[in-house]
Amino acid sequence: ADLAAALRRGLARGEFRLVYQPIVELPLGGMHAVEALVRWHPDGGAPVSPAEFIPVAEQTGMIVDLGAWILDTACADAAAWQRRHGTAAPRISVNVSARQLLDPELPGLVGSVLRRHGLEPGRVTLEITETAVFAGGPALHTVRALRALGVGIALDDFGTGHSSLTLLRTCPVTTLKVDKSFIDELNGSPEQEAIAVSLSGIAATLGLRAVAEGVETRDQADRLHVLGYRFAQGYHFARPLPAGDIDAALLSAV
Ligand code: G
Ligand code: G
Ligand code: MN
Ligand code: NA
Repeated sequence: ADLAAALRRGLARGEFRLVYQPIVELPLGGMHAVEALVRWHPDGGAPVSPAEFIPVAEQTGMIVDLGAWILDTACADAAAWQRRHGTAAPRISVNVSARQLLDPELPGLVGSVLRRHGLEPGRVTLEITETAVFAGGPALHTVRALRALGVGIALDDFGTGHSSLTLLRTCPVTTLKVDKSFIDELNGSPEQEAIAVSLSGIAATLGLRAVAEGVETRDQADRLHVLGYRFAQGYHFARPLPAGDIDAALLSAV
């Protein structure tokens, strides 16, 4: 309950920040998109990990207000990059939690944020988890309304849920983010490689993008390219960075 109150206070006081992790195109590593990741720096305290506060924000429903702030801030930054860098600007990917998908006002909110910042829907992808969406449930209804706006829909941590393949029949997905656990042991494990190839194959067959998550080494990146992956994300390419550092990277790329 203490943490919940501190989160609310933190949002009012501007204690949250977004950092952006590049999603790169293989093999050259150009910045295709960035994923927005929230950080909390409580006044006078040590930073708190989202792994700790996002679940609390979900349980208390506070994620609805925090999520609206995240979406607005990420779209404002994306619009600014586009003004400054034109077509070289990265697309933006924003995490949306299970609780947010149960809010019937989410599609309306997304539409108004896009209009406010003059951002084309095709520049924005919302990342959802498999477990957040059950066939036929209200979250699926929301995802369909979001997709109808023209934004992309990415399945985060793909392959770790209980209904990965079933969901692809009913949910209007545009991107599969292949979970780090399938990427970790690529080198030296034929089984692991077979799974990684199958997952990118499913994406290709269905006309979806596949993004390999949690790439930490050069060997993994090289191997993923050979296995047919076009997009990847991870510490090997870049850590999550403040918006200004993304700007600087775009400037030095041209
Ligand atoms: O960035 P980091 O690896 O510390 O994130 C830990 C967890 O918090 C991940 O599961 C990530 O998806 C989640 N997370 C980070 N930023 C956001 C956000 O902006 N919104 C939501 N809903 N989850 C986030
Ligand atoms: O749940 P989601 O996939 O959105 O979580 C993304 C989280 O993964 C972010 O918090 C980010 O900090 C973390 N992350 C990104 N790249 C790497 C990586 O190469 N290794 C590890 N261990 N974590 C990563
Ligand atoms: Mn994500
Ligand atoms: Na992810």
